[in-house]
Amino acid sequence: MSRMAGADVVVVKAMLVGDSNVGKTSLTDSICRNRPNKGVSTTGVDVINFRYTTFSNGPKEYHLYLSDVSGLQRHRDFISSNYAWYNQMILVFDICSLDSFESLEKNWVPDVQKLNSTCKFVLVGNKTDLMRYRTVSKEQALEFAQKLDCAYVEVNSHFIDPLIDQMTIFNKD
Ligand SMILES: Nc1nc2c(ncn2[C@@H]2O[C@H](COP(=O)(O)OP(=O)(O)OP(=O)(O)O)[C@@H](O)[C@H]2O)c(=O)[nH]1
Ligand SMILES: [Mg+2]
Repeated sequence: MSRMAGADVVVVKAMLVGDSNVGKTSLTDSICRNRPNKGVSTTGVDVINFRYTTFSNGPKEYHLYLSDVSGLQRHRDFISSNYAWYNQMILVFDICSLDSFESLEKNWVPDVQKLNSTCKFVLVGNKTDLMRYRTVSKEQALEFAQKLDCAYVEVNSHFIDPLIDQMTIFNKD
């Protein structure tokens, strides 16, 4: 992207967390490459995928450092040692998996809060194209978002605009 003369540059450091299979890598790929991933679980050398992209919104230019992590329990200690660097945590669950939703409150949020007391959250319900298999209601999700004092958005790997909006709204000042 070419840089607009005089544009304000805003740096966003965001990490997507949540259980395995909720779609973190697919969303990250959509944001950074405009093409969803091919269903390969994040593991091995890819425990943390570090990506960079830019986009603009009005007079602001956003430089987005976006990390997508493995949702597998065995990588949790390594992942959590990186939490402090980020200013935004994107909490992803699959709207068809109650376990993945409950795991955010039980596991991911307490882990993050222990090591990064200042980051802001965004709660993301993914896989809205599978609405007929939904097991987590919008009301449940909104109630949790209210507890965390954060926004809740619903997306799928081919429709990510509400998530991008949250990344820019949060960082607009
Ligand atoms: N229908 C549907 N499938 C999706 C969506 N997002 C991801 N998937 C599928 O869900 C599976 C898991 O997606 P990933 O992006 O690999 O999930 P992840 O959260 O990165 O998983 P880990 O790397 O194991 O933590 C893959 O088969 C994806 O194709 C979506 O919005 N809709
Ligand atoms: Mg992944």
